[in-house]
Amino acid sequence: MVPGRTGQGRHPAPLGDAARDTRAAIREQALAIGFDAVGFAPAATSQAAKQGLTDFLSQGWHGDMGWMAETAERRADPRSLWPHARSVIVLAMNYGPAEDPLDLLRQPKRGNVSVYARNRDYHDTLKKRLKRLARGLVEREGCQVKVFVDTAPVMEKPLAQAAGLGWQGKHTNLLSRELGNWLFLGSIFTDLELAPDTPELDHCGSCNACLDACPTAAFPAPYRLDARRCISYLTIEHKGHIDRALRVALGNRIYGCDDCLAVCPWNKFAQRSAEPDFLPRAELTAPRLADLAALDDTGFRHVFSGSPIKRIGRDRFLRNVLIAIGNSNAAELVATLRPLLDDPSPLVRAMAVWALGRLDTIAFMEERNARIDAESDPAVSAEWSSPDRGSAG
Ligand code: B12
Repeated sequence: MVPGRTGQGRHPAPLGDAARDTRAAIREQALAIGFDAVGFAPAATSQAAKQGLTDFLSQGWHGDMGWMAETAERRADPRSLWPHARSVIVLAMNYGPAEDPLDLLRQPKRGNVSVYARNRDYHDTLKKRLKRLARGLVEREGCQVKVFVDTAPVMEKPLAQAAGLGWQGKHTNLLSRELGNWLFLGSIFTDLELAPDTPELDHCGSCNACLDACPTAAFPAPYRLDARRCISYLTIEHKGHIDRALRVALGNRIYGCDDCLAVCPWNKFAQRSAEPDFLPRAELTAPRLADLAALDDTGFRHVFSGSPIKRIGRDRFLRNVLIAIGNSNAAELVATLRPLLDDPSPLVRAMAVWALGRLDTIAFMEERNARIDAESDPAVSAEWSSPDRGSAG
């Protein structure tokens, strides 16, 4: 927690004494529980945010996150999700890193895990605290509540902006003048009428640093993200093979991506998080690619127990690790690839083949001759048939 931080809108609307007491009590308890910012918004989504969601989905930018299209109606309107909702209490937790996360991009034999996933799953941390806060509110006010962090169809960023916590930058994430870009969001819907805070204004100005920093050119325009090109989507949400044209740009990013957040000038106000759940664990921050490539399912579950990485499963994770190995330019990693050429998962086999082709042409030809006729998966066969040579990125 950041002492003294209120996170409230700068000009809260005038209130009666009872309502002021309720808001003040919520804020006080939220900060005591360990949230770093809190604000209040009406249970409604702005027309602009609704339109933004409609545009995003109609362009197909959600890729294979089919759940976004399926839940669009509820996502676009808090009252469609829960008709009793009158107000939304929006909470944020700071996960600011101690060092520039982009430094790890210069260690090609190690994987770069994005800052948000270097320790415990933030959903668990936030949810526990939201529930504590909600319990206190119900006890004091006798109201109804629903608690959300990410997993329900809620547009958390527009609600956070409406609650004065920050603004959606050109990279589409919420940032604040007090804490920069490293904020997790959660919300409590309630049937209480709570006076809203003043929405935060956009402070991006003419800066385009985040747009320019994106390794895969995932921003078709400021404030718009084509998730299908975003490394976070490709390494976490996308279940299939990663398009060959995008693999080199992944570099050693094996889980998520921080580039657009990390280059933002507003990070000069960011603060290092002291929250134990978010302090980086060495083995989850820059693990050796060779160690990761050796993980079987049991080993994967053991190493990533309690971490958000566990959610994508061993095969998808190894797909990412193998792309990083293919980008490493490190000939000594060839030995780690050989056993994976026969892995039961085609996702893994295909990327082992791709990585081998990038690191060692002679070994590739030898292994290819021994395997290509027996390969039954079309995607793996295609990797054997047309190797992607050239120097690793
Ligand atoms: C789907 C999703 C993703 C997808 C899509 C991201 C996206 N930008 O939509 C993927 C997998 C790519 C992703 C990646 C990440 N995510 Co994510 N993700 C979500 C999720 C579940 C839904 C977001 C959503 O509704 N997207 C739909 C689009 C349409 O909404 P939008 O981004 O708000 O888009 C708006 C703008 O486009 C705007 N707009 C359109 N045109 C214009 C024009 C102008 C002029 C303006 C001003 C605005 C504007 O309108 C839209 C609606 O508001 C939320 C949790 C939640 N329930 O909200 C977490 C969430 C957004 N993710 C989060 C995080 C931390 C990340 C990563 C940083 C993780 C990482 N390090 O890899 C990256 C960041 C990538 C990025 N630049 O966005 C946090 C962000 C916290 C914050 N401070 O904002 C959230 C809120 C989870 C949480 N509870 O903390 N994520």
